[in-house]
Amino acid sequence: MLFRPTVIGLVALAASAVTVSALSLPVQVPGSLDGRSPGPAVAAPRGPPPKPKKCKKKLKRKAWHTLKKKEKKEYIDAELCLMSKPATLGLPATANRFEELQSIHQIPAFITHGVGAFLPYHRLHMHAHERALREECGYKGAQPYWDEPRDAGDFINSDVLDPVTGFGGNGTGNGGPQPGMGCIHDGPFANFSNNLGPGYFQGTPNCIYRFVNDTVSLMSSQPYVDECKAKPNYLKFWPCLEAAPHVGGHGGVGGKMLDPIASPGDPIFYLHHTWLDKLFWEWQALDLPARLYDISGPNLPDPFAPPPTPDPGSLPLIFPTFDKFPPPEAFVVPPGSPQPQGDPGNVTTLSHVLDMLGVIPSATIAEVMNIGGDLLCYEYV
Ligand SMILES: [Cu+2]
Repeated sequence: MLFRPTVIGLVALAASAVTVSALSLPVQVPGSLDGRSPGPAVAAPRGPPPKPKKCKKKLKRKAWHTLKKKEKKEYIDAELCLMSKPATLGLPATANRFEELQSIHQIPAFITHGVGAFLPYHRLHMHAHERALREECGYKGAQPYWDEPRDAGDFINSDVLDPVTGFGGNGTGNGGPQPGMGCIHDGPFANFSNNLGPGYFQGTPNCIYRFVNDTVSLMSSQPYVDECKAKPNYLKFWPCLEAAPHVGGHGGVGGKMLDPIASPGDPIFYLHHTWLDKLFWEWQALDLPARLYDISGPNLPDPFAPPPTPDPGSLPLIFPTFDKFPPPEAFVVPPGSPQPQGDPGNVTTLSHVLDMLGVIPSATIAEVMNIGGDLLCYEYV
């Protein structure tokens, strides 16, 4: 029942907050946290996108299946390096750098899903991961993505789930948080013991478990992508993406990936969300003058919203079955969870703060809207 309430909330909110989007242009680029962006008095550009100041050499983010064997190994070795580096930030229950990156997803999960900040937040999270691989583990490449439409309906035979050159295959047997949840037993991450999850739980070591579902993975197929990319504004685009292709990847791989709170405990998470970021950027690029700084949506998910009206369009939403899912207690939002910061009201704005808990410097949404700007500097090839 985890993704469902999120989607319920999204669709209802999308219907009720259209005026917000209409008000979003012309926008003001708010001040950044560290002085990189123009101050609040500078209007965001209409017309051609701003000329990047510092972004000269863009990292080229490529699809996993296009990488050479050697490149795949370099990426996986760098991920293993993050898993072996001790944690230093004092984030609860984290033992290594990989878990610190997981922690910045687990701790604020309640205010980063089913809300307007969903896509900018995950964009910065992917950047944090890419930066850690490069700056701390000697990785020379860019963060790769999973070209999911290519494998939709057949994740089980994908290059990503390859036991030799990929991330290992499906889970088998038991070992996950519930009976029948299979740990992965092949590939480079078979022996990884994760101190975070399920859900908000911390400090109960668990394996990477998977439960591939190639019915749900169909929601990552091209028709769903096309449906979302046809949406006219962020307020319609983001819920479409979160409800369909987003669920396709999480529910298609299943297990730890299906856990909306602790899912970065499966390294496939980063390939999945980088693909979603690619779709976000492609949608922005279809009309940059209008979309480069288009942001809206609620700051908190609405748990009391009515049942979902199918969106995207006429395509059916396929939800994973949750019969093999961690106990519901794991998903109770802990008291003292972070609250949204930076906006003047309950609507997500460019001043919204994306808190990276010290793993990398936090940033505002304004700073991550342009992937070829001052803070972010990459492209999808
Ligand atoms: Cu997430």
